[in-house]
Amino acid sequence: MTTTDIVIDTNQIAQYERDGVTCFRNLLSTTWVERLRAAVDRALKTPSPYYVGKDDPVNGLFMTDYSMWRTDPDFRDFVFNSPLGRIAAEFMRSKHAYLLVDLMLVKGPHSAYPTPWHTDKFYGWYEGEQLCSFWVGLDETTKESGAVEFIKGSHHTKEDYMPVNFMKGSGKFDEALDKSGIPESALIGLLPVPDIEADRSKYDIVHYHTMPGDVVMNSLRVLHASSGNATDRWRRAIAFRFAGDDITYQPKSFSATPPGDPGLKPGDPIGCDLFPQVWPPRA
Ligand SMILES: O=C(O)CCC(=O)C(=O)O
Repeated sequence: MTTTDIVIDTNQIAQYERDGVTCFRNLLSTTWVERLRAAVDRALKTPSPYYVGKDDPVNGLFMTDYSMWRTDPDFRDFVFNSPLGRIAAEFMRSKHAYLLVDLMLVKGPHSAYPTPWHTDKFYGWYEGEQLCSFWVGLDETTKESGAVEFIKGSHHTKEDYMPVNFMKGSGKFDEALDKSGIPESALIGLLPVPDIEADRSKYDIVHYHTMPGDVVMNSLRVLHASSGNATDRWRRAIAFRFAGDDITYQPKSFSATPPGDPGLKPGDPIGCDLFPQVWPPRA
């Protein structure tokens, strides 16, 4: 499906606004899926400076890497020419959509590593509310293989949660993120994420069994997590994060390492070479 073919369903926008999450079935062509699979396999062989991972014979593989679009032509083409930019703008009710980052999250077969409960809002270099992410899974994904679970409606909370380090104990994790419990985050009013696993019945938790081509979209404020991968299959995914018109540049000492120098001052509108406008396409 190309950008111009997509029919925007206003009922789905309403559902996304209510739940903070929605799933687009069969949004991506087989060609996109195959190109992204090849791009992920390439990226796994050539980790960037932002690569973080755990990989051992007992517990398997869990890795993340980001900003592949700046070096890999297929990631780049996907960012600018897939349907995601237009959907991001329409669902955020923004005139423009800017790419914040692409984040690869791969769990190998029998990976014992869960992704902890968190929201995405405070990992990045931005401030504002028009923020969304697309989870593009490249393999059939079930709850057992690590489908992302979301707490429906949790994005409506007025509470802001501290970032959580996904890779604690990996021996190689982002030092800045690991300081997320530091006084600064408390000073700006960030709370620790509640212990959701202690009583899951208190929450309205949803996940989607996805096939390659399906895409899950979430608000950066919605609480989400995933289990390890208990299956023989790979669980390869890429999250693409987008910002809308109300987003300004705002680095924090505990943000993840920015993938370059945006040349912006705190408070500047986010659009720049590092956080490019994807929708509408620039001439
Ligand atoms: O893929 C996962 O396990 C989690 C994805 C996620 O947390 C995210 O995109 O923010």
